[in-house]
Amino acid sequence: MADGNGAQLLEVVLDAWDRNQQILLNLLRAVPEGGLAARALAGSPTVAEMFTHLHHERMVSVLEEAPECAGTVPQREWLDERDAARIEAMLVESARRVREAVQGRVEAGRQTELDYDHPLLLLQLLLFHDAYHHGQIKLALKAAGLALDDQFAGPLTWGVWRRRR
Ligand code: NI
Repeated sequence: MADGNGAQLLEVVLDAWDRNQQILLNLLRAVPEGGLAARALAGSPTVAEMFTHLHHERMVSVLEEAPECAGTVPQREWLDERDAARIEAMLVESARRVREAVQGRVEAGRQTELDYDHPLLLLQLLLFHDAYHHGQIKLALKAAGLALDDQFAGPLTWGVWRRRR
């Protein structure tokens, strides 16, 4: 168990971000055949659109808050990308940029550019945002008759949070 110095606490928070990312990729990889097209309700975004929205939000946030770590923000926010490998590549890039942005700002003792009282809050907001849509994605799959079994999904989500290194 780590003590409470700042560098160690930053590591814990960045580890939480990495776990959150692992959980999101686990969900993406668990989407059954045809599941990227699922919607919770008529007019709701597809599962694919929700995943690309998460990527877009992360990329815009880095551009606005720590532009030194920014990449190319996608032109479309809710892209209906049906190639899971391409979605995964997007999410890997944006997770890395968020991580670098927050770590860089904290270590430099620099504030974010637009919002937030502390750079860690940017990471916390994005973690919350990912989790918010995680639930929506599972609901959309359920509505389409493609529900993930709890026995299967539990270890891919809650198990990742609880695991001790
Ligand atoms: Ni959203």
